Amino acid sequence: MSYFADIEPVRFKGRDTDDPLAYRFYEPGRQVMGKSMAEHLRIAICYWHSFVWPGTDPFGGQTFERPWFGDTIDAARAKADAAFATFRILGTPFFTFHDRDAAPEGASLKECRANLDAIAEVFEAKMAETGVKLLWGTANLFSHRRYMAGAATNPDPAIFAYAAAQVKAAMDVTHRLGGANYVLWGGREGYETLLNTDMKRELDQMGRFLSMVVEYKHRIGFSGTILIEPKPQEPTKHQYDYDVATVFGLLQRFGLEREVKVNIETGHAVLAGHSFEHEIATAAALGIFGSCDINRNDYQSGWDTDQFPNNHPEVALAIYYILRAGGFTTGGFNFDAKLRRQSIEPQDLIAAHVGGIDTLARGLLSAAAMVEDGGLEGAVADRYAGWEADWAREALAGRSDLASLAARAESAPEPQPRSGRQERLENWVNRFV
Ligand code: XLS
Ligand code: NI
Ligand code: NI
Repeated sequence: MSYFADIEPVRFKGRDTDDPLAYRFYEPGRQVMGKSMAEHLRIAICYWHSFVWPGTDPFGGQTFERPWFGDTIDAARAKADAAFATFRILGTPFFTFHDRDAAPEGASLKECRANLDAIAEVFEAKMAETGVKLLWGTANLFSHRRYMAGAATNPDPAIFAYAAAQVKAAMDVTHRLGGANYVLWGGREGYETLLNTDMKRELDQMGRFLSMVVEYKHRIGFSGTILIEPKPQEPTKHQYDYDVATVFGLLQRFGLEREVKVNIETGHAVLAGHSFEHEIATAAALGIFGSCDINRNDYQSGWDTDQFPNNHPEVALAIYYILRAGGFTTGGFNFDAKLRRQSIEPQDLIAAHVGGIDTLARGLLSAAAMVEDGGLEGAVADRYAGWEADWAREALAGRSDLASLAARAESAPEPQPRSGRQERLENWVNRFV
């Protein structure tokens, strides 16, 4: 593809290289805690930011001039060429897409379906040729004006049915391409104002829709994981899948907590007032950790700015909690990250990914060193060691009550407070980053 004509495949050249298009930390085959870096990180390039987004912002139009832009099937084929050329240059193993990123929207649902199937055929051939795999597929249920009041949570049942048709087609294509997961991000599943909203009804609609997705997954024999991507707001004022804990509550209410996991995005965690590692630890504690959309937000703007991650100590801590949770199974790190709109050269797209991938690789090395040292794990185990006592285990197992515990406490010596040692643990973390 001529667009990237003068860009060579990115190679690992070591920490001290000054080549801006070389990896300094990412060595896909390097063994870390018994697995290769590539297997740990399971990196995916996303279609929408990298090959579809034109560089618009709320005050300005298109800044990118990509030769594959356009609304035709031919343009979609050229876009697929550009995408797979990028995957080859970066040497990354996975990609992700929305139905409408991959193929143009047709004049009818039938035409949409035919367009998507035509591009699925292109993907199938390119995947076979390159070995690149699909981390996940998804349906865009938020851009078109028909979805302005939501998809599953729309007041109009005809839109609910339309969304069902779109998700069915996207799941079929994800299944056909051997996707490892299927994602639902409910960008408009929320409200702009409570004044016109029947929240109970909308939550029930959302639960029913999700149950149908799970039913359909089993009906077609899709073995990937269904993932919900929590986000508190933007584009709507409030979204029902606010954060991981809220999603768990929704799943439990509809009996889906063993069927659906979460795709946690760094920027969304920050918008919800959490840290990325908080969301990962919450999902791990609740048994619903699935995958990650990796990016970073501008800490001042209050928007989901989707910048490429570049803060290795922050990423290291997140990966530490992923490793402690057992690592990814079907999930991976999807670069849901976009260039700044002034970054209009082909090299910018490659360099942005190189920096992000190196940040992940460096974070993985630090996180693995933390796990192998065991200092944090030991400190946490020590902090809870009292719970190993027989009487304490019994209490947790439900074999004591308030009265028996009161009797024990009254005859025991006064409990002695112990230091939380926070600063020492923070200093310990800094030894590894
Ligand atoms: C938007 C979301 C979106 C999902 C996929 O904020 O992150 O990009 O990842 O629909
Ligand atoms: Ni995302
Ligand atoms: Ni996002």
